[in-house]
Amino acid sequence: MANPLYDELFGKHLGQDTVFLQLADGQTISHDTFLKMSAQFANSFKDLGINAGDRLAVQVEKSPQCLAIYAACAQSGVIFLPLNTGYTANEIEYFIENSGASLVICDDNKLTDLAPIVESLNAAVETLNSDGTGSLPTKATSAPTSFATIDRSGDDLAAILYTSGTTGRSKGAMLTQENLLSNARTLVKAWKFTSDDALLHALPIFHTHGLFVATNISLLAGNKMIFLPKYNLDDIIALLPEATTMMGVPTFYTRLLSDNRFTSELAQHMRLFISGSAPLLAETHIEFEARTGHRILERYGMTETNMNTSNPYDGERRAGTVGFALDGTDVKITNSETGTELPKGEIGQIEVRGPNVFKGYWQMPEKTAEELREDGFFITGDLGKYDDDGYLHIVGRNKDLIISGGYNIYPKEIELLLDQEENVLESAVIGVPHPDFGETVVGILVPKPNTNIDLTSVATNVAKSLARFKQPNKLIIVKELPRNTMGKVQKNALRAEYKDLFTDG
Ligand code: MCA
Ligand code: AMP
Repeated sequence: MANPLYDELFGKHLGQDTVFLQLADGQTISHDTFLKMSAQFANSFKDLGINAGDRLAVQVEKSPQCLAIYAACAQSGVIFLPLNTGYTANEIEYFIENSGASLVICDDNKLTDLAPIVESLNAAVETLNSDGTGSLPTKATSAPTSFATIDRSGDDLAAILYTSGTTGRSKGAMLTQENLLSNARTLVKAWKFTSDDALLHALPIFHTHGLFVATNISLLAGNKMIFLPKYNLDDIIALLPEATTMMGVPTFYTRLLSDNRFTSELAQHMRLFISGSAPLLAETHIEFEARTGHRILERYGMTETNMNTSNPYDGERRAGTVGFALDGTDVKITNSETGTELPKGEIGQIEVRGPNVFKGYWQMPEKTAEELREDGFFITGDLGKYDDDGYLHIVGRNKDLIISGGYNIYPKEIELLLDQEENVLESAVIGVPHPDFGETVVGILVPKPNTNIDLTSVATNVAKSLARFKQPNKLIIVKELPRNTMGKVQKNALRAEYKDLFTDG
């Protein structure tokens, strides 16, 4: 019997004293030390009555211990459910309830807010702080450093990642062991990772990009990660000389370009810069090449699918495109109404099929059926076209989504809150261009007849329920919203009107 995810990514490193994590202060953690720590966590889960198939929700700062919890889940067959550290208790409640998580791990400073919610949902709570202290590590210290790996098959769930919906609440994307492994195998090959690499890792580890793409590749290839708590320009510039590769959202690269210390000499030795999660502007791609001589390799993925396409490692990395379908993955462009495949050059919805595509949304068979076809193609909600040379261009979205600094924000969630505010008749939330985050959130409000809206109070109230990154960067009052003849709000018109709010035009 076996456990493919644990065996292939983690277990094979048992007993190896090679460096897995290099921390910001220079301290290193070997593969073996990391695996002993994760085995201790796995033993603690067992003591807490958390077993294979149970869901374990984690909302903690990035740390080696947090990553070891992911490894412990793989080894014990527990389903890992990471949550953005920015979410408020209000937002977390839904995830715990919907997933039926048995254990929630949070920072000590969130315990007062979360404990009553967790208890009311009959789950247990433990803490883990960014410095590695907390009730869980305290329990784990006295646990054995080995754990008998639980048998799992490739079809068993490894993780559930919540991704927001355009209409209703967030949906839990069910990712199997094989979804994660197949993608890691493909990417190691496509991007030529080897144990000689050192990946500069400044992404959060509660999303696909930092958790699966970066970490799973590194575990499979056996390379070290320079593991930073967050993206800090000074740290990146100081540590680039020790790295061979870097992965980031476009903001990582625009911030680097805004700093004169980022020179061609600093980047010269690097093997590869990879960008994803949001569109990399062609001008950033071009400016980056002019400054460093490197062409950023842009790729395209989703929470539900891991990575789908990539520009080539060898061959032309074309600015403004996301390259070709990855090995084993089919990517087609279809007519949104009929679902029929469109010829090269025509714009349509992007559909994806392959071993990387998720199993469906947790306990939402109807939502799953709407987006995942019986023949295995997943309707991404992105709009794209193939050019004459077969490069995929993402030209827009069929879904009402804002991507700010790589974080996805669904306007509907914010509109529902704004509509409840005093004197608000209705609202529309849009994304407008932002020099640092790519896009940022703007809320447009219509007052009820003969009333005034107090914008300060609206902002304060919204802040209580919404993570900081989702809160509107600007609130604007208008007399009415533009509508088409069918009565539908014309967000395109609003986006055009407010496009220069945060840029020079
Ligand atoms: C922080 N803030 C943000 C964001 N991040 N606001 C909007 N959008 C954001 N992304 C808030 C902070 O709370 C703060 O608020 C203020 O903005 C400025 O913070 P700052 O220190 O400048 O921000 P930061 O901490 O440097 O963070 C920016 C960041 C970070 C480095 C771009 O957001 C980040 O690491 N993003 C990566 C997200 C990611 O990994 N996405 C992958 C999703 P205040 O001033 O009020 O305190 S996976 C995915 O999309 C798919 C699968 C894929 O293809 O990869
Ligand atoms: P998420 O739901 O966080 O997995 O985000 C997935 C979405 O991010 C995709 O559906 C795209 O809209 C967007 N995305 C990811 N990579 C890229 C990219 N390279 N260019 C444009 N959009 C991207």
